[in-house]
Amino acid sequence: MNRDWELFLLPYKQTVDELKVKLRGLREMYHLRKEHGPIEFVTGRVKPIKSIIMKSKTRDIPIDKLEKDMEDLAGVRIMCPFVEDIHEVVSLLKNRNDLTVIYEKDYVTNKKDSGYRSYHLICEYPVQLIDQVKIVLVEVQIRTLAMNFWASIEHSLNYKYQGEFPEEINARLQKAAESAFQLDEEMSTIREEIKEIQQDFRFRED
Ligand code: 0O2
Repeated sequence: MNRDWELFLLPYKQTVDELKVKLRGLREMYHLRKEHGPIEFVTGRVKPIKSIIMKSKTRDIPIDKLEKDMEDLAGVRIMCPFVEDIHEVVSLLKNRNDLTVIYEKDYVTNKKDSGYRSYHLICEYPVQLIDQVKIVLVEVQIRTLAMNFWASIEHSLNYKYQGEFPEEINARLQKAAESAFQLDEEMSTIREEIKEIQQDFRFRED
């Protein structure tokens, strides 16, 4: 990696690494308290340079404005078992004092035309560097396992078709998005029972 890019992206890498540790810690706390945890797993990434350059061209963002105008250079993704958990995680994050939510995009209630569902929080996060604290933007995406399954497949196909899906694939993706939505609805209705089973398993694991 070019050293200038490496230096520029370092605070973002630090942000992603720190948030992954903190959020995974939360998951562990629920587990130890034998409570239903709203976090199933957490992933994160720094946007690859190729994608940064591509997005800066398509969105007309000058390279010297990336820090302010490209909100997802640092990205963290939180997967939840149930739709209700998404709202719990959103409120957990809004109440933390180590990050500030700037604004949110609710693609759970208002799905995108593609069929994409997820809850996005754009946050400011202070990273301690050698001699200063830098406030960086980080995009936190919160979604159910079903939403994540759909988004991962669609993302891979998007890579192949560059957003120009053949009609048939587009129709199938829309149908799959609807099925994922129904799966989440169905799971929500049996949420209490699933939570009890999860608790049972946890007790037996001890
Ligand atoms: P990657 O590869 O995930 O880094 P906007 O100007 O608000 O319309 P913006 O700024 O891209 O658009 O924000 P938006 O729409 O909230 O999307 C940001 C990220 O959400 C995307 O990052 C994806 O990760 C995810 N996302 C949004 N729409 C879709 C979708 O239709 N399908 C899938 N699979 N993911 C989506 P990037 O930069 O696209 O890519």
